Amino acid sequence: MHTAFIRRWFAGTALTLATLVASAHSYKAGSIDIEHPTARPTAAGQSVGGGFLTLVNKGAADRLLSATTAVAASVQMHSMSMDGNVMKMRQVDAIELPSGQTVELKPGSWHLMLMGLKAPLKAGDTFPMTLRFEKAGEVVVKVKVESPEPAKAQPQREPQHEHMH
Ligand SMILES: [Cu+2]
Repeated sequence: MHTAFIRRWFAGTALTLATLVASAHSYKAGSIDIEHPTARPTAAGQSVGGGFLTLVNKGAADRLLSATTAVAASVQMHSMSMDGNVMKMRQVDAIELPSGQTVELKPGSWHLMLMGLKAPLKAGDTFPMTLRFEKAGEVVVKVKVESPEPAKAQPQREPQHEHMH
């Protein structure tokens, strides 16, 4: 007599677990956890997109050397900092991942720059990207295309600045 209830409870539990697994969306390369790789949706004609993820290094110091994906001609690694009151982006050769530290690639900080997008990135899409670490080697992660949270959304800027997310 409890079967229906139990079945529903199990169905609910399975759904919750699936949701948790999906939203955790993390990968591993050696002792480095790669969490929540995402990219921003892009408008038609926009050739550059931003990529973000969190790197948790639970082992010895390492470095992110490169990222590649079939959806873009190349992927650059950028740092962002204030120069007076102007945000400046700078391309870097590698992103240092100190031992035991978490490095967030996020808007206004380190980030990946997808250069020469072959098609617009649409919210809800996913695409594979290969990350190469100096010690941990290569790992393929699935990048989810997600809109920024509404509260953080910035008004669209003129085209030459839109890659500055
Ligand atoms: Cu950039």
